[in-house]
Amino acid sequence: MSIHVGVKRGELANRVLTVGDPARAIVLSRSLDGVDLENTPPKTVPSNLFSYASHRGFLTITGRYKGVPVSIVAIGMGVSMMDFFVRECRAVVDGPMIIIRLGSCGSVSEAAVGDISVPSGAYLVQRNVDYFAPLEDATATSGKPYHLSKVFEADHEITQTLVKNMSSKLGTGHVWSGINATADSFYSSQGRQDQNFVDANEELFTELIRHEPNTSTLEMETFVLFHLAKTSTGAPLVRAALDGQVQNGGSVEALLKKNSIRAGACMMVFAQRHTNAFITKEDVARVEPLAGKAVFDSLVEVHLGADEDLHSTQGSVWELPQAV
Ligand code: R1P
Repeated sequence: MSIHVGVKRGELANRVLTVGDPARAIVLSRSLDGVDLENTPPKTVPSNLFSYASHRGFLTITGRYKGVPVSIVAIGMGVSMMDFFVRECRAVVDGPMIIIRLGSCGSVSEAAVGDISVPSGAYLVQRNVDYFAPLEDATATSGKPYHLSKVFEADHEITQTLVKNMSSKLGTGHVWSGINATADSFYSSQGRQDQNFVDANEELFTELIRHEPNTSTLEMETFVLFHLAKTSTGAPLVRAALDGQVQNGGSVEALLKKNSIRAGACMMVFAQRHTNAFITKEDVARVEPLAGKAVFDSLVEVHLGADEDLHSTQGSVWELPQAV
């Protein structure tokens, strides 16, 4: 069993939708197959689905969408939680995985509150702690107050599929592309001003645009998902191929060169950082389920591999009851 997420083999599907907020995971789980909507109270995981809430704050829900096994995992907030989630989930699933994040974000572009952003890539904004060291400790290499990383790209096909499906649910005028900036803090590294601390972030937005002119959104997890997908190895593909005695699309050497995780992301704009507008509860309730369905549609639409290359259904929580 994974130490922090707490799921075992057969409890997590190859296709995963990840969110921050566990309440969002529960709302989205109502779109899965076989849910008795009338008799499932709000804020309750539908009783026909597998669910596990770990002692470290991860919530996993697994079922099927349009007949295809899918999981929803709520991870909480921040880059560390995304790292725990991706690595621990990868360790208990055989074969290729698709992971799509449906988060919330602040917009630093034209996207308004209630709109959806589907970033084609993300970079990391890290507070350079050395910059803030006492003057006597400062060295010539302390540099700028925030370090901005290179852009790591989302999976192209997943991004295009998300844009298409989001546009059909919410209207093309409400779906935006761009580059996401993942910050290591909700506060200083996202340019929020706080007189209680020295943050040196007054020029941060200007720096972000100078670094990457298509910067559209700020949030706290997506970069790590894209980065880990791009650095994932083919080891799980080789294991699945050997277990199934199938030469999964080629030689072991070819499989080892593939990434075993493909990733995409989309965010609901909760805050417009230029106008300081914030989304209403009513708009969250309207947008969240529609965006969730667009993600599920994308998860099942993108071809992941033949059934025999994916995690075995036998003994899993998504195994369907046998007719007698
Ligand atoms: C901050 O309020 C949180 O909201 C955003 C940020 O990335 C951060 O996790 O995403 P989620 O709504 O998915 O948590």
